[in-house]
Amino acid sequence: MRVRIVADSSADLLELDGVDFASVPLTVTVGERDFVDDAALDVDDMVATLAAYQGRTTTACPSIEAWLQAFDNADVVYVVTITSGLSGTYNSAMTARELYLQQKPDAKVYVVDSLSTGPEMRLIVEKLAELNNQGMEFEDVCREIRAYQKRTRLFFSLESLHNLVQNGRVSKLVASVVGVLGIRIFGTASEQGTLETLAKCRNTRKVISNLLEQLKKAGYKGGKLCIAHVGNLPFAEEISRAVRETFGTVSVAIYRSRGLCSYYAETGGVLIGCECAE
Ligand code: X90
Repeated sequence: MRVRIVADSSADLLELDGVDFASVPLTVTVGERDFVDDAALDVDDMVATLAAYQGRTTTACPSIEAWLQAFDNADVVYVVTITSGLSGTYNSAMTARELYLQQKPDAKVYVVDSLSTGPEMRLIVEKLAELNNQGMEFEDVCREIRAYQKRTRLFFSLESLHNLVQNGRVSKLVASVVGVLGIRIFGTASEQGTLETLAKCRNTRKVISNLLEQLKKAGYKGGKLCIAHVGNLPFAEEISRAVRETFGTVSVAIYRSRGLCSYYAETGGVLIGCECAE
């Protein structure tokens, strides 16, 4: 019995150690050019192309065929998608699941709507791998991962909402703070999987104090932390130091966002996923 874990590319994972894993890319379109968010994508090139481009840019979720291909005839497939509140990715994965089960009625496919993206998706994917590697049965894994999702959170700091606004992914209310120079939006993924603003911050110090406060409120006690950044390693490290000092956090992963998250979080953006206490 072959088990596979599949996530869309907003999880920023291209491979996963010791796990049969596949990433299914979303696509960023800039004029005539499609940037497919796979292992071959040059993120710096995409970011530079975007910066130089004046016109409208868009993104697209994976096709049903792309999901089916990634399921790769496995007997058990765990799928993790970006929030259904902002993307058609979850729907396309669910349609793929139906078709897959028609062709392969004995297979089992569970699609997790992360109601989030980036580092929180990564935590979910890693937890799925851990549960499966323990030899846990399908139904138990599904139940455990639902429980796990209740104690993972996503926070973010964004320097620009331009691409989110252009693509209608934030409400007018959130968008109204856009364009104030030097202001960072500190926010979280809401329970509905949409963008929720928590504070407008004038500098990174303010972001960090808001983050520490929110982590306490969320019942964070030093669990796993993942920080994805768009060309902003110093800030990611500053966040890591502050969280470590405050909570004694041991496991911190810092890495660069891949294509989809780099497009929406934009240059300077940082996404923080964390595991709160049980
Ligand atoms: O084309 C598509 O289907 C993709 C649309 C994705 C839209 C949102 C991506 C957000 C990326 C930005 C900051 C974090 C917001 C989290 C809210 C759940 C990252």
